[in-house]
Amino acid sequence: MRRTLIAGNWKMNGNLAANSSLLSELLAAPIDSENEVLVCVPSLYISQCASVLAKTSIGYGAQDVSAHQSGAYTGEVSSAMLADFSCQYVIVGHSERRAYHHESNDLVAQKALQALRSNICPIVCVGETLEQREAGKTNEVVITQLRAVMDVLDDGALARIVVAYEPVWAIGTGKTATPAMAQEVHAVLRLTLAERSVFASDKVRILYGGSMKPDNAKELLAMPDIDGGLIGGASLKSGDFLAIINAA
Ligand code: 3PY
Repeated sequence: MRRTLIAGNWKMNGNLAANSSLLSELLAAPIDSENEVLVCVPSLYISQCASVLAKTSIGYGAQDVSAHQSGAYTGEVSSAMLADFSCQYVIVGHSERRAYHHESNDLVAQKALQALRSNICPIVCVGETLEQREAGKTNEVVITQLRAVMDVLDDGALARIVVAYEPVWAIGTGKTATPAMAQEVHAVLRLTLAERSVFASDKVRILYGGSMKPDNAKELLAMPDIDGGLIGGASLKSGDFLAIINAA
Protein backbone atom coordinates (compact mmCIF):
# COMPACT_ATOMS: atom_id res chain seq x y z
CA MET A 1 0.00 0.00 0.00
CA ARG A 2 1.40 3.39 -0.99
CA ARG A 3 0.55 6.28 1.31
CA THR A 4 -1.19 9.08 -0.58
CA LEU A 5 0.94 12.22 -0.78
CA ILE A 6 -0.59 15.64 -1.36
CA ALA A 7 2.20 18.16 -1.96
CA GLY A 8 1.70 21.86 -2.50
CA ASN A 9 4.04 23.68 -4.85
CA TRP A 10 3.89 27.33 -3.87
CA LYS A 11 6.25 28.31 -6.73
CA MET A 12 7.56 31.89 -6.30
CA ASN A 13 4.70 33.08 -4.13
CA GLY A 14 4.26 34.05 -0.50
CA ASN A 15 5.81 36.27 2.14
CA LEU A 16 6.33 35.83 5.88
CA ALA A 17 2.88 37.13 6.83
CA ALA A 18 0.94 35.31 4.10
CA ASN A 19 2.79 32.05 4.76
CA SER A 20 2.10 32.32 8.45
CA SER A 21 -1.68 32.71 7.85
CA LEU A 22 -1.79 29.92 5.28
CA LEU A 23 0.12 27.51 7.52
CA SER A 24 -2.02 28.35 10.58
CA GLU A 25 -5.19 27.71 8.57
CA LEU A 26 -3.84 24.35 7.41
CA LEU A 27 -2.74 23.40 10.91
CA ALA A 28 -6.12 24.32 12.38
CA ALA A 29 -7.97 21.94 10.05
CA PRO A 30 -8.42 18.24 10.79
CA ILE A 31 -6.24 16.28 8.37
CA ASP A 32 -6.59 12.54 7.92
CA SER A 33 -3.27 11.13 9.07
CA GLU A 34 -3.58 8.23 6.61
CA ASN A 35 -2.42 10.69 3.97
CA GLU A 36 0.83 12.62 3.90
CA VAL A 37 0.66 16.38 3.39
CA LEU A 38 3.53 18.59 2.38
CA VAL A 39 4.26 22.13 1.21
CA CYS A 40 7.17 22.89 -1.14
CA VAL A 41 8.15 26.49 -0.55
CA PRO A 42 10.75 28.97 -1.83
CA SER A 43 14.08 28.13 -0.14
CA LEU A 44 14.13 31.33 1.91
CA TYR A 45 10.99 30.19 3.72
CA ILE A 46 12.26 26.73 4.62
CA SER A 47 13.39 28.06 8.01
CA GLN A 48 9.93 29.54 8.63
CA CYS A 49 8.43 26.12 7.87
CA ALA A 50 11.03 24.45 10.09
CA SER A 51 9.80 26.47 13.07
CA VAL A 52 6.08 26.53 12.30
CA LEU A 53 5.70 22.94 11.10
CA ALA A 54 8.12 21.13 13.46
CA LYS A 55 6.29 18.31 15.25
CA THR A 56 3.12 18.80 13.19
CA SER A 57 1.59 16.44 10.64
CA ILE A 58 2.49 18.73 7.73
CA GLY A 59 5.88 18.26 6.11
CA TYR A 60 7.82 20.74 4.01
CA GLY A 61 10.17 20.69 1.11
CA ALA A 62 12.07 22.87 -1.35
CA GLN A 63 11.43 23.49 -5.03
CA ASP A 64 14.97 23.00 -6.31
CA VAL A 65 18.43 21.96 -5.16
CA SER A 66 21.95 22.22 -6.52
CA ALA A 67 23.44 19.25 -8.33
CA HIS A 68 26.71 20.02 -6.51
CA GLN A 69 27.75 19.25 -2.99
CA SER A 70 29.27 22.65 -2.12
CA GLY A 71 31.63 25.27 -3.51
CA ALA A 72 31.69 28.11 -5.99
CA TYR A 73 28.11 27.95 -7.26
CA THR A 74 26.78 31.43 -6.56
CA GLY A 75 23.09 31.54 -5.79
CA GLU A 76 22.64 27.80 -5.38
CA VAL A 77 21.34 25.94 -2.33
CA SER A 78 22.84 22.55 -1.51
CA SER A 79 21.00 19.46 -0.31
CA ALA A 80 23.06 19.57 2.92
CA MET A 81 21.75 23.09 3.56
CA LEU A 82 18.18 21.89 3.07
CA ALA A 83 18.87 18.96 5.39
CA ASP A 84 20.19 21.43 8.00
CA PHE A 85 16.61 22.72 8.21
CA SER A 86 15.16 19.19 8.30
CA CYS A 87 13.72 19.53 4.84
CA GLN A 88 12.27 16.15 3.81
CA TYR A 89 11.53 16.63 0.12
CA VAL A 90 12.69 18.62 -2.87
CA ILE A 91 11.07 19.02 -6.28
CA VAL A 92 13.53 18.42 -9.13
CA GLY A 93 12.98 18.92 -12.84
CA HIS A 94 9.76 20.90 -12.67
CA SER A 95 8.85 21.86 -16.23
CA GLU A 96 9.25 25.56 -15.36
CA ARG A 97 12.89 24.88 -14.46
CA ARG A 98 13.40 22.67 -17.51
CA ALA A 99 11.98 25.43 -19.73
CA TYR A 100 13.23 28.68 -18.16
CA HIS A 101 16.54 27.41 -16.77
CA HIS A 102 17.25 24.90 -19.53
CA GLU A 103 17.63 22.00 -17.11
CA SER A 104 18.54 18.82 -18.96
CA ASN A 105 17.55 15.28 -18.02
CA ASP A 106 21.12 14.66 -16.85
CA LEU A 107 21.16 17.71 -14.59
CA VAL A 108 17.80 16.71 -13.09
CA ALA A 109 19.22 13.24 -12.44
CA GLN A 110 22.26 14.71 -10.66
CA LYS A 111 19.97 16.86 -8.51
CA ALA A 112 17.92 13.81 -7.54
CA LEU A 113 21.09 11.92 -6.64
CA GLN A 114 22.42 14.82 -4.59
CA ALA A 115 19.13 15.12 -2.68
CA LEU A 116 19.18 11.41 -1.81
CA ARG A 117 22.77 11.73 -0.56
CA SER A 118 21.42 14.15 2.07
CA ASN A 119 18.50 11.86 2.84
CA ILE A 120 16.02 14.15 1.12
CA CYS A 121 13.40 12.60 -1.11
CA PRO A 122 13.43 14.04 -4.64
CA ILE A 123 10.06 14.58 -6.30
CA VAL A 124 11.10 14.01 -9.90
CA CYS A 125 8.84 15.83 -12.37
CA VAL A 126 8.27 14.49 -15.86
CA GLY A 127 5.82 15.56 -18.53
CA GLU A 128 5.29 16.27 -22.19
CA THR A 129 4.48 19.51 -24.00
CA LEU A 130 1.32 19.88 -26.08
CA GLU A 131 3.38 19.57 -29.25
CA GLN A 132 4.92 16.31 -28.05
CA ARG A 133 1.49 14.92 -27.05
CA GLU A 134 0.03 15.82 -30.44
CA ALA A 135 2.98 14.13 -32.15
CA GLY A 136 2.23 10.92 -30.20
CA LYS A 137 5.47 11.22 -28.22
CA THR A 138 4.12 11.38 -24.65
CA ASN A 139 5.36 7.96 -23.55
CA GLU A 140 8.74 8.36 -25.20
CA VAL A 141 9.30 11.74 -23.52
CA VAL A 142 8.31 10.72 -20.00
CA ILE A 143 10.18 7.40 -20.19
CA THR A 144 13.35 9.19 -21.31
CA GLN A 145 13.02 11.73 -18.48
CA LEU A 146 12.46 9.01 -15.88
CA ARG A 147 15.21 6.71 -17.21
CA ALA A 148 17.78 9.50 -16.91
CA VAL A 149 17.14 9.50 -13.14
CA MET A 150 16.92 5.70 -12.91
CA ASP A 151 20.33 5.42 -14.60
CA VAL A 152 22.13 7.20 -11.75
CA LEU A 153 20.39 5.41 -8.87
CA ASP A 154 20.76 1.90 -7.50
CA ASP A 155 17.60 -0.10 -6.80
CA GLY A 156 17.48 0.92 -3.12
CA ALA A 157 17.74 4.62 -3.94
CA LEU A 158 15.23 4.26 -6.75
CA ALA A 159 12.62 2.93 -4.32
CA ARG A 160 12.98 6.13 -2.27
CA ILE A 161 12.03 8.67 -4.94
CA VAL A 162 8.64 10.18 -5.73
CA VAL A 163 7.70 10.83 -9.38
CA ALA A 164 5.29 13.56 -10.47
CA TYR A 165 3.65 13.39 -13.87
CA GLU A 166 2.89 16.94 -14.90
CA PRO A 167 1.79 17.40 -18.50
CA VAL A 168 3.29 20.78 -19.45
CA TRP A 169 0.13 21.77 -21.30
CA ALA A 170 -1.83 21.43 -18.04
CA ILE A 171 0.41 23.67 -15.93
CA GLY A 172 -1.00 27.08 -15.16
CA THR A 173 -3.45 26.76 -18.06
CA GLY A 174 -6.46 25.49 -16.13
CA LYS A 175 -6.46 22.43 -18.47
CA THR A 176 -6.23 19.05 -16.76
CA ALA A 177 -5.57 15.61 -18.14
CA THR A 178 -8.67 13.45 -17.76
CA PRO A 179 -8.29 10.74 -15.11
CA ALA A 180 -8.01 8.14 -17.90
CA MET A 181 -5.32 10.09 -19.75
CA ALA A 182 -3.32 10.58 -16.56
CA GLN A 183 -3.73 6.94 -15.49
CA GLU A 184 -2.41 5.76 -18.86
CA VAL A 185 0.84 7.70 -18.41
CA HIS A 186 1.16 6.76 -14.73
CA ALA A 187 0.87 3.09 -15.70
CA VAL A 188 3.63 3.54 -18.30
CA LEU A 189 5.86 5.16 -15.67
CA ARG A 190 5.20 2.33 -13.22
CA LEU A 191 6.02 -0.24 -15.88
CA THR A 192 9.26 1.60 -16.63
CA LEU A 193 10.23 1.40 -12.95
CA ALA A 194 9.25 -2.28 -12.86
CA GLU A 195 11.59 -3.09 -15.75
CA ARG A 196 14.42 -2.21 -13.34
CA SER A 197 12.94 -3.21 -9.97
CA VAL A 198 9.49 -4.56 -9.09
CA PHE A 199 10.15 -3.58 -5.48
CA ALA A 200 10.75 0.05 -6.51
CA SER A 201 7.76 0.14 -8.84
CA ASP A 202 5.51 -1.03 -5.99
CA LYS A 203 6.94 1.50 -3.56
CA VAL A 204 7.42 4.66 -5.63
CA ARG A 205 4.53 7.09 -5.42
CA ILE A 206 3.55 8.69 -8.71
CA LEU A 207 1.77 12.01 -8.23
CA TYR A 208 -0.33 13.82 -10.77
CA GLY A 209 0.31 17.54 -11.19
CA GLY A 210 -1.06 20.14 -13.53
CA SER A 211 -4.12 22.12 -12.49
CA MET A 212 -5.34 19.62 -9.90
CA LYS A 213 -8.26 21.37 -8.19
CA PRO A 214 -10.94 20.53 -5.62
CA ASP A 215 -13.41 19.66 -8.36
CA ASN A 216 -11.22 17.17 -10.24
CA ALA A 217 -9.06 15.79 -7.40
CA LYS A 218 -11.32 12.94 -6.32
CA GLU A 219 -11.59 11.36 -9.76
CA LEU A 220 -7.87 11.71 -10.44
CA LEU A 221 -6.90 10.31 -7.04
CA ALA A 222 -9.22 7.33 -7.51
CA MET A 223 -7.04 6.00 -10.36
CA PRO A 224 -4.97 2.95 -9.36
CA ASP A 225 -1.59 4.40 -10.29
CA ILE A 226 -2.21 7.97 -9.08
CA ASP A 227 -0.78 8.11 -5.57
CA GLY A 228 -1.29 11.77 -4.84
CA GLY A 229 -0.97 15.22 -6.29
CA LEU A 230 1.52 18.01 -6.78
CA ILE A 231 -0.67 21.07 -6.47
CA GLY A 232 0.21 24.49 -7.87
CA GLY A 233 -2.17 27.46 -7.57
CA ALA A 234 -4.74 25.62 -5.46
CA SER A 235 -2.14 25.05 -2.71
CA LEU A 236 -2.00 28.80 -2.05
CA LYS A 237 -5.58 28.91 -0.81
CA SER A 238 -6.12 26.93 2.38
CA GLY A 239 -9.76 26.11 1.47
CA ASP A 240 -8.83 24.66 -1.92
CA PHE A 241 -5.77 22.81 -0.64
CA LEU A 242 -7.75 21.29 2.23
CA ALA A 243 -10.52 20.27 -0.15
CA ILE A 244 -7.96 18.39 -2.27
CA ILE A 245 -6.43 16.81 0.84
CA ASN A 246 -9.89 15.69 1.94
CA ALA A 247 -10.66 14.29 -1.51
CA ALA A 248 -7.74 11.87 -1.17
C1 3PY B 1 0.64 23.18 -11.30
O1 3PY B 1 -0.30 22.53 -10.83
O2 3PY B 1 0.47 24.16 -12.02
C2 3PY B 1 2.04 22.77 -11.02
O3 3PY B 1 2.92 23.17 -11.74
C3 3PY B 1 2.32 21.91 -9.83
O4 3PY B 1 3.69 21.68 -9.70
